[in-house]
Amino acid sequence: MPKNGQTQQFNKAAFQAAVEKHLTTTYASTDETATARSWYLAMGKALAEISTGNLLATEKNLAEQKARSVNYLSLEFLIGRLTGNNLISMGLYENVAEAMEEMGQNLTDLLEEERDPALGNGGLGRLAACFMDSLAAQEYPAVGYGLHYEYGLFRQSFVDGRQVEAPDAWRGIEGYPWEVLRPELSQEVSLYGHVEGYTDENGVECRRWVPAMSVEGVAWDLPIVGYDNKSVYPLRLWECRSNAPFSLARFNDGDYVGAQYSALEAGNVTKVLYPNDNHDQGKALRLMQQYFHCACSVADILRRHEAAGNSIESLSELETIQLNDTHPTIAIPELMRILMDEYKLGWESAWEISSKTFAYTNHTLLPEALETWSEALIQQMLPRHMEIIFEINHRFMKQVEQTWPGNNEVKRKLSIIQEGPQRMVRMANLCVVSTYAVNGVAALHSELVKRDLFPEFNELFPGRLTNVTNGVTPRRWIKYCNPGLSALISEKVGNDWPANLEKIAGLEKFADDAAFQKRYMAVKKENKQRLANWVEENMGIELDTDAIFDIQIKRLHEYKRQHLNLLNILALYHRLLNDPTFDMHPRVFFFGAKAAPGYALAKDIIFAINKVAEKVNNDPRLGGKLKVVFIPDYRVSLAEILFPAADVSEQISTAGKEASGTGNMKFAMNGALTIGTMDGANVEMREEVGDENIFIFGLLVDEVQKLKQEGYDPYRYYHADSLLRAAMDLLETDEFTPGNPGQLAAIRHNLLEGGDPYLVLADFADYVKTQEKIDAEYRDQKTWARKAILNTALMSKFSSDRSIRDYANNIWKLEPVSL
Ligand code: T68
Repeated sequence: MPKNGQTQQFNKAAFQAAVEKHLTTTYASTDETATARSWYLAMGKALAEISTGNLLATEKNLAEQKARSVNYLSLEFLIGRLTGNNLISMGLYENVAEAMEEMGQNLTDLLEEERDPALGNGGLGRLAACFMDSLAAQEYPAVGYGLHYEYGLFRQSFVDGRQVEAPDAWRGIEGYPWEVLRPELSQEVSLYGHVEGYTDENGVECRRWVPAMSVEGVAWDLPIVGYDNKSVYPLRLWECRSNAPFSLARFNDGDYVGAQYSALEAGNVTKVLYPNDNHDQGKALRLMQQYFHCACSVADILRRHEAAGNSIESLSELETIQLNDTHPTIAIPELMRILMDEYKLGWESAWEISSKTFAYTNHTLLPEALETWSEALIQQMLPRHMEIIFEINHRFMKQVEQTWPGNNEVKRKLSIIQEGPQRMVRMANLCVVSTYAVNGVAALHSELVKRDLFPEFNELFPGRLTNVTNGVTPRRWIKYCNPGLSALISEKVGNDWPANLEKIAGLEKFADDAAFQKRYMAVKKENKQRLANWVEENMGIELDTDAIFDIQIKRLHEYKRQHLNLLNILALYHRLLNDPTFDMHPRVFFFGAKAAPGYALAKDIIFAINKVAEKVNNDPRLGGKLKVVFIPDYRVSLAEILFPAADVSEQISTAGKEASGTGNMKFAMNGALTIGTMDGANVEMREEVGDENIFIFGLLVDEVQKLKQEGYDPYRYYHADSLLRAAMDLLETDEFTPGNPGQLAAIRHNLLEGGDPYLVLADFADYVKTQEKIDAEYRDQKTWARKAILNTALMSKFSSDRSIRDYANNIWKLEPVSL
């Protein structure tokens, strides 16, 4: 592999001239009037010129070589800031820092001017971003297809402790310097209308869609720069332009067009990212986003395939399409429609191609997150697709009948169409039937997909259901965000670990080396100070970096159990004030989490944590032992400060509910010890680091299921445990909301009368005990350092490079192609 491929092309004087040119001609600034923001924009544009050239070269090379490629379809790519990361991948960080210094600019300051492109909700979107990074780093031919939302995930602030949402105009008024418009790739996307039969020139009976309106899809490419190589792959984001979004000629087609048109007009299709994670909302505009994304992406894949001179019959040999969850499922009937109605293939030939092209990743078992769409809605918006879905189901039901003759129970369960007062299309079932591979995202999760979610499908399609354990990119999540640790690692194992994370295992032999322990802990301390400074500057809270930094950062969701963490905090508060024999090492509990705007209990939990924080942080009786910090507007750029600063990582979901988790991996790589349940990838992390180096607690999946079957009674735990009772009862008082008792009572109510659906009370005692163990172990800094080092050393499995190799070898059958 050519080393530092892009460094060789760097010419400092030319680069500085390009920055100057953009400063004056693109952003109309002079050296005198330029702000830090205009310097950042000009620098970004100058860098994008380099990456765009390499993007076009990569595209050309792959077309010429007729390389097999993966098309990663995702409604979300939570890429985070690109400038610093791309500089590292290009090998230009030092060069550009020097070039900018000569122009009187500090690179670190300029990088802070970039807004986070927050084009995703959480884990699923961030995974897609890590995967693109790993595809490029290993030169597996790939295109990422997503949506160019005008507004990303909402910005969060707190007003009197309550979450307030504001729109996120991530591109600013100037536009984002890294994106390039590709007008030549525009697509027209049809909607509504009806289906008609006709006889073609050969006398064959055919079907065709007569749409009622169309919108335009415009492509923006963001460069995914390969680490230490020359390849640059596109992340292609479609923007909907619907200035005149309907055909006048067909306007009289039916009144329903008029009815739907207002929805479109009110919110242009790609206006805003839906802010729900792990929850299906079923809004028509969301279905329109999904179809718009799929129609543009499938058309672009076919365009590339044909432009390279390939026949449609060879599609599945050269292209594979990975569906990131069911959100892009409508791509399946879309490809079938094009193959049959436009390429005139028969059903069998079309199915042969389509079912060998698509693969699907499942990210959740939560019933409320499994997507269904009303048949009536699909019928109205995409009538030809509905017809095709019926035909897929019809043929599938015949297959089920052969395997389980006369068994209507099993048919009802497996059918793509769910019967009921409103018939619904089950997108996950459609995916399992229509793809060649279905994977879960961690070993435990994939087993549960087979055992609990799709047992009959597993019988019907042996081998189709499989696992690819998630991973995260070590470039962003170690090298870029933790320069101190990176330098230390490089010194011990050489500097090629970011592309070969197996190398960090070389740290294992230094785990007992006192001098190394000291330096490792000194880096941790610096990172804690960096976070403490941020908190002081932005929130006015002073923190002691000798305290244990205990961090839970992830979307707010009952199954993730931020309220279990809160109950432990309340128990500590109670004991500090009431138990003279109780002592604890000072600890700061950090939270970062957005709640979906319509999720009332999640918002109540945020409010409660904020109110507890207000009290605790200012209560002199606690002697500074307990602090609570809720970081507002948690996002990728803050994650980059939080992960390196953690001593303790909170991964405390109810067993069986967190498909994988990926934050758990980022924490451990950066030397935090995990307190976690036997859930998601925690299970595999424990396998890697050993039971002594992770704090596991709580019920196992089978114990959770058994307890629920037997009839779980939260009151049993409440009555039996006086500490739990004390913590719970604090929620009813006005201890944290002076003069307003009961403001936090919704949580208590949900846990008692509400039946505690995520077994918070059942796991409380073991959680508290395990937190005490952490407290004791932290006091022995040498042992702690040893464990932290081993966590860094033993995390190589969780590089997304390994995940991508698993996909490439076991599912996609892809080979790297170097430029
Ligand atoms: C997450 N899912 C899983 N969903 O919860 C997490 N959902 O365990 C896993 O590690 C991660 O995916 C990556 O596999 C999500 O993040 C969403 O964000 C989402 C968005 C829209 C609709 C439904």
